[in-house]
Amino acid sequence: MDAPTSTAVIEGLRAIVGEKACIEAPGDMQPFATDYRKLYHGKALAVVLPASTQEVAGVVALCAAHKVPVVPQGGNTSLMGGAVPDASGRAVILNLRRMNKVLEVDTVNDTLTLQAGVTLQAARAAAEDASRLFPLRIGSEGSCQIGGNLSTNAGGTAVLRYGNMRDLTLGIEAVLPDGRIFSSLRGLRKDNTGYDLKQLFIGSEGTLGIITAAVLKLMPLPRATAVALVAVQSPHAAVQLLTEAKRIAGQAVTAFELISAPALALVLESMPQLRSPLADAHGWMVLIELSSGGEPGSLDATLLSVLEEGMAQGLVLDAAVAASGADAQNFWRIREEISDAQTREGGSIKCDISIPLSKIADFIAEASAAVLALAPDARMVIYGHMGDGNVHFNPLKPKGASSAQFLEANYARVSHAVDGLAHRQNGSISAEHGVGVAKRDDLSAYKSEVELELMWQIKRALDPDNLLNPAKVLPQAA
Ligand code: S2G
Ligand code: ZN
Repeated sequence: MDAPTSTAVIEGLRAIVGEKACIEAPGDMQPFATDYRKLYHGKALAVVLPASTQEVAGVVALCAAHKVPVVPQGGNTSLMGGAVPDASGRAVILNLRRMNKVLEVDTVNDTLTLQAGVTLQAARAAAEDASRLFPLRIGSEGSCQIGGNLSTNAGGTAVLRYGNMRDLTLGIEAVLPDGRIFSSLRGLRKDNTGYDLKQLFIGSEGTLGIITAAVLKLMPLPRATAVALVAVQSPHAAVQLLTEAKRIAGQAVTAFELISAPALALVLESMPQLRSPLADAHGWMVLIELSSGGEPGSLDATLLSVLEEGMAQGLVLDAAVAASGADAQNFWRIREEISDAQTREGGSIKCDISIPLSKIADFIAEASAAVLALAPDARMVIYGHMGDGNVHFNPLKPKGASSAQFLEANYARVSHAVDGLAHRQNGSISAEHGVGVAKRDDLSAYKSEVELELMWQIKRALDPDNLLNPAKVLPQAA
């Protein structure tokens, strides 16, 4: 970009958001231009922190006029490099953190209206203050923002009961690539007046529009919960136990998270203050949570029935039932620390796959064998949302090995082996974390030509100059 253009853009940005909200010093910009996993180190022309939808629209229109790319960013917790620019230094990062107002909590309509920069933690707190539940639950809730949760259609550990962001959202407001404002901030559970346009923007990772506000569903606050960490015979046994849990506890089944022995070992090694509540080591465990609006304690007997049935069928080897809220928090802490423990350890190959639940146990066996044939000493860190047919199948470098060498030698061939198996089972190579940059080129192998053409047709219709979050999600133009 020539100097006059960049000067005009910078001056224009300052005029729209104010000098203090326009960051230009390279050192100050770097944290915004580096992704969560520190794998992508981009460069930006400027970082702007708009305070309103109108300011977002002004910034986008200015950049569109000068053909300057814009990278929308919330908490910058994307695991796929989806919220940082490339290294050209041409793009403007538009960070939404100043747009952090809860606009309305309606406990009759059971809706929460808020700006995109509200963190998930603050959204859940606002719901709880009104004796309601906003059920999205992910480990990064303190830093991820609702706008980012929407743009990646976030899932987390309660999808089994409540669904993901697509299911939890009634309306959104978004700024389009030309600066127009699309608003459907209506809290309606039924509205059949044409295309459901909000669903275009949810999950599009900021490539079709910048989500600036949303109307989210609120659920009744559970009064009864029952949690257990259960040692199971195998992934097959885990799937059968889930079937029994659904038969016995029905809708109360809220979470069913698989944890492999290496995943548990990784957490306990990196956080000595945490202890497994199980007496012995086991190859496979599941964290089960039941919840309902019934009287506190009213699910304890139900959970015991599930465990007794599991024992009777030889599915369950041992179980620790949370005796208090503190216990339950501890069990969940073990599960939620797996992600950061991988980051601390380094050398993690992340395969975020989903396949039909009926096939997931065979997939785990086949994929494990395929990986061990390629990297015999890899640690099989396998965990996550088995209830949704989604596991984080993340082979990890051998203890003490060099992360760089392990990833260099194995990342491509191991992830292709695992993703290829999932694909052949008619599964997804990115169930939860989206595509970003990390999985973008893989889509060519895993999406049909028609799917890629359709996505490009939609992208070109809304963003003909390809300025909004360019080079994310879609592989080179079909
Ligand atoms: C989880 C976090 C990301 C990862 O913990 O459920 O979505 O794979 C993951 O480390
Ligand atoms: Zn997950």
